[in-house]
Amino acid sequence: MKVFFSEDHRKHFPQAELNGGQFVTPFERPSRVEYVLARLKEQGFDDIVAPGRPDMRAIHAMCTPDYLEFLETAYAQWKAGGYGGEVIAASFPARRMHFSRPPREIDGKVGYYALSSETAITGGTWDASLSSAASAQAAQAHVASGARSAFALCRPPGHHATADMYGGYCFINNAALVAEKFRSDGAERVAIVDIDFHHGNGTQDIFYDRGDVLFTSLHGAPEDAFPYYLGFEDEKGSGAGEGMNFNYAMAPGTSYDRWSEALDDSVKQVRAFGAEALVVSLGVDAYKEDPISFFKLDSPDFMDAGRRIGKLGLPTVFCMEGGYAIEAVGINTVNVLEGFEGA
Ligand code: Q9C
Ligand code: ZN
Repeated sequence: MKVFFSEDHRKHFPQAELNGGQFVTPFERPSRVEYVLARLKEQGFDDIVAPGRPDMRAIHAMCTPDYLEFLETAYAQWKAGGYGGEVIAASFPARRMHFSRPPREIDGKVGYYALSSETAITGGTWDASLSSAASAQAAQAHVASGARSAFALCRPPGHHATADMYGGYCFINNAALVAEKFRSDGAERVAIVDIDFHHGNGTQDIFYDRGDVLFTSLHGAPEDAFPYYLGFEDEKGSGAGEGMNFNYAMAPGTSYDRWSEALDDSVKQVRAFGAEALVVSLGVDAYKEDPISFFKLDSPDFMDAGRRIGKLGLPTVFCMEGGYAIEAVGINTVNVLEGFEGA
């Protein structure tokens, strides 16, 4: 399996994450990909290439123009506004306030485009996010040209990002870009399986009313886990997308027995849908040692999960999402890919 990866991810390295009332070193840090790269090489995935330039047209087709302009200029605006440190959202439109009047003042604008405040924007965030999207796009192009599968080692991740919001360590929705491109390349139906511990709220939001893209997500139940306000099982899709959204919301302590039943059901839905291409949002934070999650998957379980996904026999692009148990992130991620290839 060919791997697409850009060194430019390093440009996004905030010093701070707001975590339970304290600033800590971000869980989503550059060294995560070093562990994945090392394990890839160890296991013989040595076809690792840098993507070309991002397809900006596709990014503009997915995101609102004001959001992209904000993301590109937020850090400069923050500095020009006289603020120190990194861009951190503090004020949000909440119940009975206006959702469609972005403020001029950058502190207000940041909250308008953020869905949470743990995620800081720095001077390099825009470039890094584009390089991450470029890896996803290059992986898709590789599969579209006939390869069975490809792995986009995306950083920063993408599945929490919507057309007009960032947060949960995500800025541009890489998996959604891949699904859209499969569609415009001619696939009638595309499916997304999101196995990251967190609900893929951004991806769900982008495709919620669409009948051509099926979205399934296995995640910690919103009552107990970020992003808290979306990801319930009764979210089924709307309009043409009615019945095309599947959330598997699971409780603290969920082990592979229960989790793999959800995976089997999601795979069954993908098959019933008649998908011609598959996108996997590959987070490995369902791992038992993950510092910010509460499922109990062990490393071999990820290989079995990859095997179950591989049995679909579909052209597949994997996009890296979360996974914060730093020493195991490489093994767990590559286990999914190996299981897939051995299916
Ligand atoms: N401060 C992904 O896995 N909540 N994003 C952080 C610890 C946000 C996770 C709680 C978690 C976002 C791609
Ligand atoms: Zn996650």
